[in-house]
Amino acid sequence: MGMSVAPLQTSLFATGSAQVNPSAPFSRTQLDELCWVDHAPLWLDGADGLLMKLINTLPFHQGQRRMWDNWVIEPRLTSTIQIGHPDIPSVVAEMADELTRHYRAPFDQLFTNYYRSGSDSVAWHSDRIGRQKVDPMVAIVSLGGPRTLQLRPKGGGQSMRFPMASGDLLVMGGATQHGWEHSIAKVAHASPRISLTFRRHHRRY
Ligand SMILES: O=C(O)CCC(=O)C(=O)O
Repeated sequence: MGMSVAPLQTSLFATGSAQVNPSAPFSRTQLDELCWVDHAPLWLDGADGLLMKLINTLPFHQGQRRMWDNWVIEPRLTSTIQIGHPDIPSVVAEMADELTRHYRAPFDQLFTNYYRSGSDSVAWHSDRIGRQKVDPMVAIVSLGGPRTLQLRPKGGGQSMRFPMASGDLLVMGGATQHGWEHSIAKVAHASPRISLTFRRHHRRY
């Protein structure tokens, strides 16, 4: 069912037009022999202004997610609106193009997640695309309040933490969706955050 969300006060965040900063440095963390995470801090300028625009214009809803054998109500809002839709600012297509250029692989599918406060979260999971496709890359652009992406090996072992600030890009690659799970934990206090997640569109046959 649809859910309305109060607009943010513009004074909470710096505004300014959003644009990709192609010279932002990337650093790669090898999770294991086959799996890696790239982090490019401040890859997007003007991320807070884009956050407000998207909160106020996108049709977010509260969905259900299949977690192993169960369907659960997600403690966050999501939107499946795609690149090219009139409500999606053109900078989102520029992000997809820049990711495609950098990784020499298409990033043409968008999923948008909205964490309204620290009570919103996503539980441990790996992306379903990982069960269908070999070594899919998943790129996450973080807008707004800082949150931490955690990753842990599926077979058990120590988790790793990747703090994401507004404008940061984080890319999971190699066999990460096969061998690792990720989550965003609830926290006591957090400002609103949107994650724009880009993948290669997977066609079902
Ligand atoms: O919001 C994030 O950074 C993580 C998103 C995520 O885990 C997902 O949508 O699968």
